[in-house]
Amino acid sequence: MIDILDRLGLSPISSGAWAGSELPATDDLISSINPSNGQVLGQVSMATEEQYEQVVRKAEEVQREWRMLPAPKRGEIIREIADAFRAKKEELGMLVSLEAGKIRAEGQGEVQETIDIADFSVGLSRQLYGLTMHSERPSHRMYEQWHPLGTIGVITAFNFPNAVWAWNAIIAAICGDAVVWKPSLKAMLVAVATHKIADDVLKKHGWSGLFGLVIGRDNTVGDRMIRDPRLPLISATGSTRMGRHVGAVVAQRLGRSLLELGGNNAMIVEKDANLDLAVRAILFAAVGTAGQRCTSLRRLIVHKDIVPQLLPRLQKAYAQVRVGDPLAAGTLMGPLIDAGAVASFEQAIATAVADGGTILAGGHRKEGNFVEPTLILARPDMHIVKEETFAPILYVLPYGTLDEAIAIQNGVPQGLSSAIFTDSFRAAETFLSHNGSDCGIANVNIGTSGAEIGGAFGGEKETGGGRESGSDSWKAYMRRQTCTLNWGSSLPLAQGITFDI
Ligand code: UN1
Repeated sequence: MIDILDRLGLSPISSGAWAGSELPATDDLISSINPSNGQVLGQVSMATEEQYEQVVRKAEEVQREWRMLPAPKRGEIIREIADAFRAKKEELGMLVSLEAGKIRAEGQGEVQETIDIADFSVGLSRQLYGLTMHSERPSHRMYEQWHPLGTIGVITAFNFPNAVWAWNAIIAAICGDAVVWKPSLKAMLVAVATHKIADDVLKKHGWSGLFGLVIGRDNTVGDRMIRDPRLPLISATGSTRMGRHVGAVVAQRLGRSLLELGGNNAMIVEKDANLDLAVRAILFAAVGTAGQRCTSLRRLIVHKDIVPQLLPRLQKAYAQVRVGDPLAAGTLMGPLIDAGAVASFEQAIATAVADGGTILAGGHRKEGNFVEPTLILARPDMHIVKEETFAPILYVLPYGTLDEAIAIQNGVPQGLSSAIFTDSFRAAETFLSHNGSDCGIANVNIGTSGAEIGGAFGGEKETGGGRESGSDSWKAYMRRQTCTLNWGSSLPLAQGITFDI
């Protein structure tokens, strides 16, 4: 373990405040705990108010210069950051496994997601396109251009401690912004390691401090951040409860927020689905990351005619899932993040059973933070089925018609990810139509999780409406300016107005 910290250049006690370079550690230390065995992985000191100030001021100062660097030149530096993450992929991925409990492949996959977004951003640096319009006035030109927004506040959750930072910070940097990052206190070491890898590259080019890091308590750092008018955009990932607070506070100061909140993702399995594919997809989406992705599959909406075929296959697969040390070969499911998550798992199961649910697989806590992947036969009207529980619990909901299935799928407050398994063109297109899934992500013959970075990521309703990562999500990190230029020798007014003396 010490070896991994060493390989990532981390000391046993890190400061939680980095204005590019590390600020002095305070004596308010919090331990980072390995959720698999309760061992302390390292300690991080909580950033103070003064340190928060230092980090924001530094980021603002660097941003004023950075924004004038041509975007393709920013891209060249981001290319080096991509390479730096490539070089550290193995050890950083292992730290993700140790601190967040992801199995090895998923820890490595998370860092790959960061590398992918950085590669994507290098190309993006030459594509921050604006539109040109035809002016209604002669000898006039009209176009839109995009300017950097400033310094962006990024708040991330424990479950993607590296990649979600990258989605935001790397795209923001390409756009000419600086970033101040507040990661989860449950995944602090990955944050420090991530910051160091990026800042070491920035330092080499004289841009240290473009990315700032403030690990601290909500009342010292988090609240200050969301109220801070110097941060025109707050991008926050986490629970709907947290998002409601962040959204309201940021809106109060007329700032912008980009919210990526709870999901309650469903898969519809039609009668004609390829069940071999479906079973594998269900397993990865529901059990992968121990059900702690915002895209994790939580509701399985199965045509009633195939329930007798599908359920035994799922029960068999669930019984074979190896739960244990995330870094051991063959493990498919690591621990939940902490005792609180285990309590929520147990509570949700108890509530589901009290409300008439039947446990089909799992249902119990194992030792420590390990739990059994759980399948519950349920009804769509059960209250618990409408909630997001960050745990490997999958509710099975039988249905009769596709319309009914889509109504069940959409009948929850959240709207992140959705999927249908079918070989029918008509069913797939119905699911993707305006009458179909109401989610930000809708897949056919693919599970709900594991989205590629190239698409815009995010969801509707209580998921918060934000879009991050690929496609044109970069626009959230810039301000749009509409420019009209008159190159003629008269001054015609729009809408045909004459206004002469
Ligand atoms: C998250 O859980 O917050 O689509 C992000 C996925 C990953 C990202 C999940 N690419 O599952």
